[in-house]
Amino acid sequence: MHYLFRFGQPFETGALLEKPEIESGEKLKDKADLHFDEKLNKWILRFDLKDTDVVYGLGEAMRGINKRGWEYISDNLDDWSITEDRRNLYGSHNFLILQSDSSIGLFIDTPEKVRFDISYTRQDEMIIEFGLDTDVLLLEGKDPQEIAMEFRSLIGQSWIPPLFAFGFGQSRWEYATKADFEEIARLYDELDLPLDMIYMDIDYMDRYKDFTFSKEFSDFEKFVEDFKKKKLHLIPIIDAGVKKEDGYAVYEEGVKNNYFVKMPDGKTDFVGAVWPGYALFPDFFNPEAARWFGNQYKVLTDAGIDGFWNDMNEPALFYSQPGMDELRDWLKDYVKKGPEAYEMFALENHVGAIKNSREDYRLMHHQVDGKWISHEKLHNLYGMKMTDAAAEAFKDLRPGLRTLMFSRSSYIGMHRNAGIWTGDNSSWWSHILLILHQLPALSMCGFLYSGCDLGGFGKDTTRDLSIRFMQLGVFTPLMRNHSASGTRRQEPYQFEHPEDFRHLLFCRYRLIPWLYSEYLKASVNNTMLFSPLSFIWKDDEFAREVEDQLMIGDEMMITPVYTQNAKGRMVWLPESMRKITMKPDGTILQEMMDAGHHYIAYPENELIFFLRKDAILPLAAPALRTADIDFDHLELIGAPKGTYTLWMDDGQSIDASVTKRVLVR
Ligand code: MIG
Repeated sequence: MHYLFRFGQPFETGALLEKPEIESGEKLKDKADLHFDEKLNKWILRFDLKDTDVVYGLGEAMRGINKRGWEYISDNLDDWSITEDRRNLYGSHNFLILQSDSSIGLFIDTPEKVRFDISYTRQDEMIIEFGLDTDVLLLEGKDPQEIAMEFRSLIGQSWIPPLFAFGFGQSRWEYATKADFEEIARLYDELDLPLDMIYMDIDYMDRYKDFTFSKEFSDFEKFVEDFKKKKLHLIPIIDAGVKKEDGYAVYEEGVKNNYFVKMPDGKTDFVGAVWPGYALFPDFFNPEAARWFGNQYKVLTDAGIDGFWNDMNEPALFYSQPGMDELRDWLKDYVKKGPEAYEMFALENHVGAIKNSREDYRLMHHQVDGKWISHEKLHNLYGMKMTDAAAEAFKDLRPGLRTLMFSRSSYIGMHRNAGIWTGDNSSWWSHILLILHQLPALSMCGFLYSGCDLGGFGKDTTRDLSIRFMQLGVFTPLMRNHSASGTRRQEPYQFEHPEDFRHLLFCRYRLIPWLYSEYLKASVNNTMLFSPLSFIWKDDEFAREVEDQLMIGDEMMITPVYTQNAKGRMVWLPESMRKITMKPDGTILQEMMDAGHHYIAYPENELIFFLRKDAILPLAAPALRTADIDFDHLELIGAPKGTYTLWMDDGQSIDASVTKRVLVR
């Protein structure tokens, strides 16, 4: 059951496929205290929480699977220091489930800021604060799993990527020359490391101009072709900002047609600085501008590109032209004051505030149905709008074919067109747990194709950290090693014993038929790809406390190691389960274990996971490319007897029909 409550005149975000009929507020008041706070000019929804209640959700957010104990703010932000105290990340996914005696779901549908105080101010309270123009969807169901499924059915089917997107990808923000890319392909091949994708970060462009190539890549089409022959896909990045430069066609066309975000006067283009220097921002809310920007991807699809990642689309602003002018004046005054009047914090704050500034977001204006609306009112939708524009264009640019695409910024609804990666994590042990916490919350919001930068993006990695990241990454649909320029290099061959990485990659490729099948099922049936254990063992009180184990589909449980120097970890089995160990020599150990707590040794050169006792798991023979995986000859492991229904399609066309093959053991 679900009910929609409307406050003011909400902007149509497109998250819900259809708007249900609007209910009177009474039903909502049954569940919570609702009042208007004059001072804040916001609505406040307040819930009493019992000690045993759990709150799940919020998609890409900080902290645990149980969101209690922190405050979260939906306000898409590019900030690459993802520390525990962060309140907002790159995406806004305003859906949560409160599990109490009965369970409810809540979706706060607005592009504006929303604040979720979940046992932050008071342990026994949840407070949700939202603006004047907001839709609130309330869901009721018998348990969190049912509510999540109902929500998913209301927001529409999750996007299905091409099959190759389930292969492994190597990336690094530093690869710039042809030789860089060729070397990766060569070393992966020499070491027999499976690979499907190599990512091209901003340095392939001519001075960070979208849809252009640096001199290196003047014969880009031929370059792409050479990789295709090796069955490798090159996946370029696209940034939201368009360089302001006379003679640059994208810039000139956009200016001529008023396709860029404007200042409040609706006439002057808003100018902000990002990688290319001063840049203009496409107004994706103007359908014509969105169509135009989407069609720019043609330069790349014509050259044979079949995958993209969209970056900097919160949008990230290093600073704006007006902001820099103001800072310059402020600094002149500051310097005049002389050293005795210098105030360190004032300086730091003033300079720091120039980045991703609210004032700039207020200045930016979009054209919506002929009216000018401040970006501030629409902020959390910008990244989704960019990505949706590209998805729309692909229908013409790559008719009938699926295109790999994932975005950094997102809002619910974008899951119908693309995936996300979780942005600039760091080479920290805590960030293995972070993605583990984010995955089930993302499943709840339909973002099935996702993953984090394996090995960590910022800071220096270590071999063991990279391996532990990979042991989890084997199970995430997006499996990509990516790192920031200047950090320690982290391709598998940078470390001793690269064969340990090879083994994990082989495990991944052996699991792809199963992972793809589970993905299709989750997308078509609106089910969770990743779940907290409590979604399955619903009445088990301990299951609600488990923050370091996950279910994939209904039958597999993963238990990654996430602490340094650990040779294993404690694992909780909610029932008797089968432990599967994939050994480096290719053998597979299967061992039934009793319910309860166990210490499990987890060496770096093995892959370990658990299956429910009746589960059957299909495994392909190891392969170096997804295209070489033999889906017709699968080995079945797990229960001595039983079946697995393998879902499969052609892996590339949009309207591919799904075949369901019952594999019998
Ligand atoms: O300001 O393109 O999250 O993956 O390597 C940094 C360079 C811009 C941020 C992305 C990251 C990417 C980087 N980008």
